[in-house]
Amino acid sequence: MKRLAAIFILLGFLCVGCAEKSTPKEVSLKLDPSKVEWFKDAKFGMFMHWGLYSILEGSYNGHTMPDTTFPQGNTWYAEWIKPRLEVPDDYYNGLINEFNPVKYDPDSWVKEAKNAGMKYLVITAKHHDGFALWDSDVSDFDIASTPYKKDLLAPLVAACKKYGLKYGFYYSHWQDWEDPDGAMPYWYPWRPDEDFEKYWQRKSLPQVKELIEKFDPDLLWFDTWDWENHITPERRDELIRLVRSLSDKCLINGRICYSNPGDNIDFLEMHDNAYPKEMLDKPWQTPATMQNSWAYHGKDYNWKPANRMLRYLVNNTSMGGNYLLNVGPKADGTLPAPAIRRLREMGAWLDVNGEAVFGSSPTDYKMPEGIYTTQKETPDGKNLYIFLTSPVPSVTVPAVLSGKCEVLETGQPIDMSVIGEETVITLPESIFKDDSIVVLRCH
Ligand code: JFZ
Repeated sequence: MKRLAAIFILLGFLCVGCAEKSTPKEVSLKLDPSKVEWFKDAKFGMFMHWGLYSILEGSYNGHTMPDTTFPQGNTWYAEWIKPRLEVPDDYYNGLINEFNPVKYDPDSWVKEAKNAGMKYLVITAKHHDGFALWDSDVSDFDIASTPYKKDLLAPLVAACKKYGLKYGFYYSHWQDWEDPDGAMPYWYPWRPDEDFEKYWQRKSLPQVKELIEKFDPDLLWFDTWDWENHITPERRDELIRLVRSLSDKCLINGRICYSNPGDNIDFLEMHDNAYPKEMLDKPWQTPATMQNSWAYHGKDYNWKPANRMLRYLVNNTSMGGNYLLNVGPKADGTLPAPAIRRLREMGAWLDVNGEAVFGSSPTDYKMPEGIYTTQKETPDGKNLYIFLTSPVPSVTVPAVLSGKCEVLETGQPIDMSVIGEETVITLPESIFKDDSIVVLRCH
């Protein structure tokens, strides 16, 4: 009898299961939290700004950004050249007849990212200028209308899969300077909401749908910031709902609605090149540039040293955040040599020190300026990693460390002594032979 009852109960459960399948429920705006784990472990990703603006390399008609002779010209951001250096619509949109990246080799891009230690790649599928890097069914302002013709995203996605990188797309869901109803910079007349709604329904939402259906991305990178914008909480949720209904893995960043991201986004996006000084209550990342500009700028010589960028990476890692480092490819499809050199330097450092970064988590130790910590469980126990960004004679850890301590790169043993509740680590001067960050592994 008991067994019979059990069978009935089981059948009952099964039926509930059937009913649920056949009547689709409201899509949840929340993603299964387990889908964010890869992002938390990844730490380091490649951002890429590439499009029609790459042809101009930050200069137009004898003017180079930043150029304060234009009221809005005071910025290095080369992808903003159209409204900032007042490039006429016809000229700018006509660049579509010139964009021909014949040297595009996505395999080599992804190999550089992989060798640099990066675990994911995010490219501008469409930036504010409205130009789509894929063959879009929604708009002809796309790669299919260029002399190159061929879709740029599919082979990049294939290369990411081949080398085991996650991939995502930047999609400018709000600003669109080509669409007659898209949002424009604040110094243009405000696009009335009913017009914006036309762009939203005709281009923005359908292109996001297209990107998910065609390429199945691991994340979508939307972009709003402090300017007054058209992304109301209703539109924000409409877009989140669309993404959730089409993908059960695609992460959404906080800039979908910067000032009011709500509870259903998957990670927070900092301001450009902004590094928080404290832990945050959600996964997060800093989008960062190698030059001042995002898009390749031929006269922006402000390349950051690899060592400084590693410090940003380590700073973020020690506080549970990611570092999304941008490379702006040239219009012909090649990566700038200074970018490649920096990626390789960072990769070489991560080859020997990556154990302390990837898959690690923050500690709650307060350390002096320039010293960072992470922790991680490895087969030989729980390790504490200490990053020393400049020479110091000793480090004090507010915990009792009873095991051993060594320089991660070389295995050189380092002395520790427990004093009360603290451990004092004495550092020989000889471990600071060059200006790279020295990592200690202690337990
Ligand atoms: C946005 C884009 O406009 C820019 O071109 C680039 O793609 C970057 C990653 O994201 O940049 C911002 C971010 C913040 C502000 C302006 C532009 N802001 O706070 O004024």
